[in-house]
Amino acid sequence: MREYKLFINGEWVESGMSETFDDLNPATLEIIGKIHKASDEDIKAAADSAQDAFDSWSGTPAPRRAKILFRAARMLEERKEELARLMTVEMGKVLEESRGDVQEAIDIAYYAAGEGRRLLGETTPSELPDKFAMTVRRPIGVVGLITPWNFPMAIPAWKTMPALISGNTLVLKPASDTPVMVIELVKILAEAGLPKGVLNLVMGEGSTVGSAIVHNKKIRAISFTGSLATGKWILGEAAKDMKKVSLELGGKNPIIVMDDADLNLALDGVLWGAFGTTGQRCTAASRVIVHEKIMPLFQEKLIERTRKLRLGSGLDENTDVGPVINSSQLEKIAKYVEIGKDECADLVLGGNTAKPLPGYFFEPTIFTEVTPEMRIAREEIFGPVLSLLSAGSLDEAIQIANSVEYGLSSSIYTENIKNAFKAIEKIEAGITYINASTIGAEIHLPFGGVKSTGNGTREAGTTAIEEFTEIKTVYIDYSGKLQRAQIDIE
Ligand code: UN1
Repeated sequence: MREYKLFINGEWVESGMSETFDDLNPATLEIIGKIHKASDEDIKAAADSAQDAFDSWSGTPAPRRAKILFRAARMLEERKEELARLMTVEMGKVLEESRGDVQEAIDIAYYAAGEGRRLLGETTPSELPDKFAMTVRRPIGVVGLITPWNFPMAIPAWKTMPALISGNTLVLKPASDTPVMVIELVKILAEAGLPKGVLNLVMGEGSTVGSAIVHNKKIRAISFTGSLATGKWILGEAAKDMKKVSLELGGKNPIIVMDDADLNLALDGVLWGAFGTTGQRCTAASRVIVHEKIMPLFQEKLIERTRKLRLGSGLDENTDVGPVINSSQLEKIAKYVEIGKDECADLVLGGNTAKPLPGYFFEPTIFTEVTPEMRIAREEIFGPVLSLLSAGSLDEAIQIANSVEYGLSSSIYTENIKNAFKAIEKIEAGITYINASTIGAEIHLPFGGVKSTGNGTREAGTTAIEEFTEIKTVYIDYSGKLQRAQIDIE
């Protein structure tokens, strides 16, 4: 059985407490590896080595740091197919989507490397003569990254690449369901020439390893993608040490389908948004708010098309929907189906676990007659369960869209430009798509959400650099005399 070790101070090392956990293929339940579990001492060693590496790495000119990232991007590109296959084996998503996930990592690696020749500050006139004013960006220091299993390579790369180009050193903890993809990413960065200590990798549970990262005094910032409950806990704990925190949490993303929509286009988008990645995206469409005039036709066509989706191994090119990640997610999804039935929503398709293979499968599921108060319309399920709600007007549809505590992605299908602009203006979300589904964000634009989806930060795009840098404001007075701002102004 293959064993995967921790990466601390440039070395692959065994767990300090000699413990491992199993990494399972969610489709077949085969064990794909034994993963070393970090002890408290291991995490301390990881943070210490990141601290030791900080001076040298932050002192390396950013264009030189970029060379390593460019090299890593090329290596990811060369190994794209092999990595995608490994991802499908470890996480379950269908191969085409795994390729997309690796591509997203490649894209952010090139993009972040390019930032090495920007990392822009501002210059602006001073209010006094013979005085120069500007800002420069500084790295934060040692940063802790805690990543989820649903984008096993893309999200770790979204965090790692911008954090590195900004000059930080890192302690990275991948989700316990998908550590191997992150191990591969770290191997590539190490092979690309990252100096020892700059990137340290520790595996294990959130409650132990994640918590030790959050509480380590040398770690000055935390970037986390995962559940709202964990995000709230991190924010509270990190506040005690005044750490900078970026959170990317849940979603209950709506698609509004207006009576003037291109119906087939809307159906394509709903199917892709709701059942792509087996519904396991923060950006998944879990609510469709349909104009009442077209509801009967839309519902009929949606059920007809969803019924045709094939469950199976993500490696099989004929599969549309792969497994869910683990047994507790499977139970959670089944529990929400029961909740929906108890709330008197109408279960019109699916609702059961399935066994095309020994792993964790759940049928694509549709509820109709859902009302905004129901839990299935408000809470994140993170599985292939879609709720259909009806609205009599655009205003009502937007009101329903906004009636949840989350605000990540959103979408409207309409051929009417007024409706489209109203949606852009009024939907409470970090992302709004017009005539496209809720999923598919591109890496050079900001990614994140409002309300309980986050704490106001955005990943990717130029905002990724903001996440991982501090601004220093610099004044250079070359007048040779005391000049007092706000006072010596005439
Ligand atoms: C996530 O589900 O956490 O926009 C990220 C998308 C992907 C990223 C999803 N590019 O769906």
